[in-house]
Amino acid sequence: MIWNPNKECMGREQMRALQSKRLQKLVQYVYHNVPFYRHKMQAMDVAPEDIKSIDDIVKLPFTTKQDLRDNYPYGLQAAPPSEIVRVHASSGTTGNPTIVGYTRKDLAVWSEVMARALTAYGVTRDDTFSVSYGYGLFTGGLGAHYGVENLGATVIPTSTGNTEKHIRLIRDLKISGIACTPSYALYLAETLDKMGLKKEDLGLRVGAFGAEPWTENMRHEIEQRLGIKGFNLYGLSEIMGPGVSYECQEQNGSHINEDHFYPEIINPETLEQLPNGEQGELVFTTLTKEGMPLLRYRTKDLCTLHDEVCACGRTSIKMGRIVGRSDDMLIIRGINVFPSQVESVILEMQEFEPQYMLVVDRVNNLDTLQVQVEVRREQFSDDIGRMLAMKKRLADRLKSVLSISADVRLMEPGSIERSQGKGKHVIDNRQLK
Ligand code: DLL
Repeated sequence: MIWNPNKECMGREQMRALQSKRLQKLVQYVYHNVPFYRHKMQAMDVAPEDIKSIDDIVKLPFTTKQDLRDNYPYGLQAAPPSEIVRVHASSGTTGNPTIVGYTRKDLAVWSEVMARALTAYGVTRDDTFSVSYGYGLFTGGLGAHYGVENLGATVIPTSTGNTEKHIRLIRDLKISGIACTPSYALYLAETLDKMGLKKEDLGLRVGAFGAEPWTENMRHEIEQRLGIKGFNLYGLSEIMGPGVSYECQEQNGSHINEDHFYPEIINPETLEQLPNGEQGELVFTTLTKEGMPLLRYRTKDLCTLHDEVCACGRTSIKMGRIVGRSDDMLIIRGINVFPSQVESVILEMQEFEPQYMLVVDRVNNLDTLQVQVEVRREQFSDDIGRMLAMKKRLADRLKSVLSISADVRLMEPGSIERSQGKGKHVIDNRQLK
């Protein structure tokens, strides 16, 4: 089944014409409504009239997360505040989060693209679907939620946490589909074992997995242990949230909703566009967004684009799996974490040296984060009460900045290995099998 064959199976030339038209309109819109883009384009000597087709996109400026931070909170918003009906946020590198406002039309587009994804996974109105991405500022929960409702299936907004209760709900409510991170799907499988239940006791048959990198081996394991077919779901808050691209039954690359999000692959060093098939950094232009439209947003995600015809009948371009990042962002339990956020917390507190290490691991399919930090010599003591209080202060502060708990290890001064060149602040022991 295909949710919107008009768009998902559009001829390539027709799609290019649509993208060209939408890009022209978008450039006019941001030029007149977002001073940031007007100034950037003026500095590059580009006028909206210079953009005549989608190929002219290379004349336009890039946008980065740093630009969003510098224009915090609403500087890049194009629609007037009265048109904004919802706001989400994602973590920034340090300090300010990235704020994204949506108009009513943006939300309609979002639930459209999510309905396309779910339909491609084989979800229908007869399914009962549990959304186990976090609800809140994170786009996963509400993004998937409205897609399920738009499709007409029954949504169970389980959100995250309380896994045993969730498993009982899956059994008792005959939940057939689930949206969650792939690592949470593995944790579900493990909890199922612990509860003495079998996959046959549940009627799960389909999963929408994303928000973090995963591999074919993880897919295989999840599919085996839960008795389902698992599909990739990709997206990012700045562009929309989940639903930017999605896998079909071929499970071989994710179709990009390119009538709304125009993809490019660039060389992250030279910023030049690369041909399809070559690996580089993924860049998106939001062709139809009203709230916070973005020109050439650098996702920092590394992957390839493929334009071979897909057996499913969809004609949209596909992206391969995310194979890495061109920055140092970590995704821990689905939450984006930048080492610089930890650094800024440590630097804020008098008790610590600016020497720290993040140790990331996966224990029982759940990501763990340990933060090792050196205590200043004059603060270091064998007064256990004092040290515990110091540890708790740091743990609380980290929790409020990162939105996840870290296991804090206070280290003796001088004990963290110094590096000769660029400071190394992350040890990632997770094996993405
Ligand atoms: O993670 C949106 C989302 C929610 C996508 C639920 C899918 C499902 P952010 O928090 O802004 O948004 O994080 C975006 O997460 O740039 C990628 O690095 C990573 N990411 C998202 N989906 C995938 C995926 C949401 N399927 C960042 N595979 C992106 C690999 C993914 N990485």
